[in-house]
Amino acid sequence: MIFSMLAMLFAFGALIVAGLAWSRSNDTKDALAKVQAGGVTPTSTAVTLQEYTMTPHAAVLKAGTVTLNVHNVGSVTHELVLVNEPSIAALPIVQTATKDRAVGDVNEEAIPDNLKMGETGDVKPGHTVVKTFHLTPGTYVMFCNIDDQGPNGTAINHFHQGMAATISTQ
Ligand SMILES: [Cu+2]
Repeated sequence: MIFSMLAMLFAFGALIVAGLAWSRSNDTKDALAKVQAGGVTPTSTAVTLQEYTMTPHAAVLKAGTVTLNVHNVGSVTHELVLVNEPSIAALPIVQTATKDRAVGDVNEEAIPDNLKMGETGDVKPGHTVVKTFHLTPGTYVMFCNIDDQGPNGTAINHFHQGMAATISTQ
């Protein structure tokens, strides 16, 4: 008698667990359908870095806390610097080389601190850095400002090679 009651309890428990899992998976499906229908602006996106491109998988994100999952699929170290500028063309560019900056680099020192949203730091080949930013509605430029030494001693600036992209928040 006790055994059969226990068996019934277990069966009932299993039913509840299955029901909860079903309802959770339906919630996930609903959220996914909304994103696919364009009803929900994502709060995070993957960004792929390689030589020499920077590709955010979503171009428009929801303002507020924004998470970038930054994957370096290339074979050299990259970074992602995020600034509040209206376009890539609006970035200040180094005209005269210094000990830290080559001609053609983004002149980060010329960007006001309140427009600097943050950066990943070095992202090594094959690595992923997850970075959270607090963004008001607007347009943001991401770029990689790393310099590598070219074969003849000249700097190869990743930004100058094309490693920049824009995202916007709303
Ligand atoms: Cu780079």
